[in-house]
Amino acid sequence: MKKILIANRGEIAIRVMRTAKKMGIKTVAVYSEVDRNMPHVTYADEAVCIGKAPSSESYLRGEKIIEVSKALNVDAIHPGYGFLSENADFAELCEANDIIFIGPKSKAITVMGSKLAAKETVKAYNIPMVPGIDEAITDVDKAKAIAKDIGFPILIKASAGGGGKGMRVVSAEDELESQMNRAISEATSAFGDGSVFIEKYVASPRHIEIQVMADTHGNIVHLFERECSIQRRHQKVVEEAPSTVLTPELRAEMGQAAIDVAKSCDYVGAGTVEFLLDENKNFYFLEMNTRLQVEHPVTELISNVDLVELQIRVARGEVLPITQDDLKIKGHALELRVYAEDPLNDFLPSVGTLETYKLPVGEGIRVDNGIGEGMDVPIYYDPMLSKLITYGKTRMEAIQLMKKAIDNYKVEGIETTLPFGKFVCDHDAFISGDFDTHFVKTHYSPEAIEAEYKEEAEVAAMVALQQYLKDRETLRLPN
Ligand code: MV4
Repeated sequence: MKKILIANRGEIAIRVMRTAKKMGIKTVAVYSEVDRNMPHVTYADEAVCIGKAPSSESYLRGEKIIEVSKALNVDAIHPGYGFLSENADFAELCEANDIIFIGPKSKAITVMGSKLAAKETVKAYNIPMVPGIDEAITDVDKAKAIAKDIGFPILIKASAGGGGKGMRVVSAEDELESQMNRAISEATSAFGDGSVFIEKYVASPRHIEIQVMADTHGNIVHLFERECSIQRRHQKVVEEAPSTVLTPELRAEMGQAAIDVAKSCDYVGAGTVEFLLDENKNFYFLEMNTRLQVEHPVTELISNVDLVELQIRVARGEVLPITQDDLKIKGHALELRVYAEDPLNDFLPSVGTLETYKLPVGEGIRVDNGIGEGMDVPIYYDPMLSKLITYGKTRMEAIQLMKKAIDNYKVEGIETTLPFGKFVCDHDAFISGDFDTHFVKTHYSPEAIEAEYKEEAEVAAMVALQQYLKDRETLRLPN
């Protein structure tokens, strides 16, 4: 593998290229017209414009990307996350053109892209699942019977897609029909597939996911968990590894379950198996993400493994260079997603030019960044600017370092989620580790950040007044 094309943009394109360069592999960037001056373009050995700003006319153009790859003698394509990363047809298209898709086989992507197909596939491996049904349901009376059997509250879920779309909590029988119809119509319009099914609603779960890595020789390891419960409307904001609630026994059990999920679909490459963990520490398989995830750096820091390097090695057909016994957790890592969104204004996208953009540096601080000072945040794509990642010997050390790094991260011109990250790091529930997926809804209000700003402003005013009074004793204005 001498040359890879990165079919992505922003921080993840740069992240992948960093490892490719380290391994002596040439890199090709692709970009849309609005991205021509972006860091991922300048960082690559070669770069090709693949179309206009909208993703559908650039980063989602599989055929065009293949055409560029062939013209430039590209051996493999890394899809990053989002865009074409979980597109089974694109994985197949690569294969048909003798280009390595750095990811699983298309069949695994297809199976895990459907929650119902995923349940069916993992069944033979005794993976714990939330009580419920494992087939699509359309008949309301049948749904009522099942719901009564399971016991309310229940959750209606769409089989396709993700992000909580087509998901409805039903707390009593008389709401079932209307909520079911809503879920079906939401799923139909969002995914073109109205299949829904029913599960028991787990009221206060934590979202724990396990990183797995599989080679083409049947070896699979897990690289422990990531705690991703701090999310807002299904958008993760803060992630960490390890989780404060897993015991070594539970970790080993969940790790093995994740490995079995990977086995069930002949998985190859980096994947993530998502679980819900309830208050009694029962875990349930939710779904598998068949890509490298945004939050992969926290796993890299605690396991001292370069996940992109492993992806590339496995894609080249190499045997995994590590076994489960080689893997140990060391230290604690936190990640804050820095979005161009205003936490004081319902997290609305904040557009504009980055007048000032200075990244924090220092031991234990990693910033996976995709933009630079003077640049505009394009409105066409996900508004994540960077990921601020900290690593410490202990969780408290990582939290303190995160707060320091947030203070040293200088952004002017647009609003970001940096102050929100500070809010999380200062919150007792987060510090104690006692939180679930409802953390933001339960604890966050813009006033919390405004109060902090006010406090800072008052301190600043006090300091200024002190100085003024001191100066007045020694300084005299000319008469
Ligand atoms: C659930 C659940 C409670 N009970 N399933 C949300 C996205 C989708 N991938 C799965 N999700 C959930 N499934 C049952 N049976 C609660 C959620 C959920 C959630 C899960 C992970 C992270 C954040 C979440 C936020 C709200 C709801």
